[in-house]
Amino acid sequence: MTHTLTPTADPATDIDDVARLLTPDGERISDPDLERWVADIDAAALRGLYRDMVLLRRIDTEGVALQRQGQLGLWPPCQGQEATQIGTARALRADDFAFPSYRETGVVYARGGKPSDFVLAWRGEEHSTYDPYELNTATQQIIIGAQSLHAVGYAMGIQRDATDQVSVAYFGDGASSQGDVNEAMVFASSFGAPVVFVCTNNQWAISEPVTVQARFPIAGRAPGFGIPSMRVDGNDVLACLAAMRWAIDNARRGNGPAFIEAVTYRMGPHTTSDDPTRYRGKEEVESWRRRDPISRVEALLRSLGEFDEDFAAAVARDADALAAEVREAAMSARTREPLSVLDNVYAEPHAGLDEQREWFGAYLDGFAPAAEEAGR
Ligand SMILES: Cc1ncc(C[n+]2csc(CCOP(=O)(O)OP(=O)(O)O)c2C)c(N)n1
Ligand SMILES: [Mg+2]
Repeated sequence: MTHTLTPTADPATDIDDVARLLTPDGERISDPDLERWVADIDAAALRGLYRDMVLLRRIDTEGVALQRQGQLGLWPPCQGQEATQIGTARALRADDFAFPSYRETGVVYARGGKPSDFVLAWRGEEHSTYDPYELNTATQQIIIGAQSLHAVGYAMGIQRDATDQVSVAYFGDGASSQGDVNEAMVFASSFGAPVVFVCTNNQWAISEPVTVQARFPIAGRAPGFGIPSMRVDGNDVLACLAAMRWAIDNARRGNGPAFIEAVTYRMGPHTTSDDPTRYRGKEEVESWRRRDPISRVEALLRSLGEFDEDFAAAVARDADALAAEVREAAMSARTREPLSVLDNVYAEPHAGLDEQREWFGAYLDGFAPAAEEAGR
């Protein structure tokens, strides 16, 4: 080994320097590192992945629409990231434990979360809309990168229980700059913890491009921590499934952590509160539209003679039915008493929370005279 290590790759912007099994046009290509992990994926399984992604996009579209109609406080769109979320989550076993971020709607869906419940969190009715221990999925994290520490801690617990479960930390390109994520990688590597790091490089951290976070592909950092990594096309569901199976197998066999960088794109705004036209051009968005993860699987299925209009119509019907459930859940939600937001945060009394309750109560009381006035 040379003792002078110099970055040789192009900056993180080279979106085609990735492992893939499907070209953006849906042509199946060979990759010896990936293909052995998906040898069992037949046409029926491919159609299942396609259906998952279409349903996810529909849930996401409905979430955005409900926020625009004032039914939700916020929604973090995941359009464009369906292959990354579905491909990686579908590689997990039910008893593995996932630690997703706010944008991983598809991971929670794939873990068995009920889409009509998702809106309750984004409406501010619930802190978590599922029991983490039922889905083996932690509540979606909003503190950037924090869940990577939780995932490593959980993985170290798995080691002590001596089971063959695996834990997964999902985070973004921006999060890769956080101390938490880097500390998590040091611990995972030092303890050989059975954890998979999935970094969704969707090119943006709100308005900061990935080139500000990384002058070298993010996957290239992991080996420096002693963690093997793979950089895959995050819009190729087969590649994501294959890479995740590789990483999970590594962890399950006791070889310690593995790292995946999924190179994809956030087609929508950061959240419904963001206007991406302020910081990125139309051409960039359009160039990624041509790499759409759903249409490339459709193209592959068509070329195999495995996609017909009956199948497409059945999936569209299922998507519409799911969207109707999501909408109904939002429209029939009962807005809770504002102070209840502080309930169920801690199991035991908590002085800091009591103080916040008092402050918030006084603030709410401040509206009473105005309401009385309006009533008169
Ligand atoms: C510790 C912390 N710092 C800042 C924020 C504000 N914030 C919310 S999302 C975000 C960008 C995250 O970008 P990335 O990790 O790429 O994930 P993406 O939103 O693209 O999915 C920031 C800085 C936060 N939630 N938590
Ligand atoms: Mg990002």
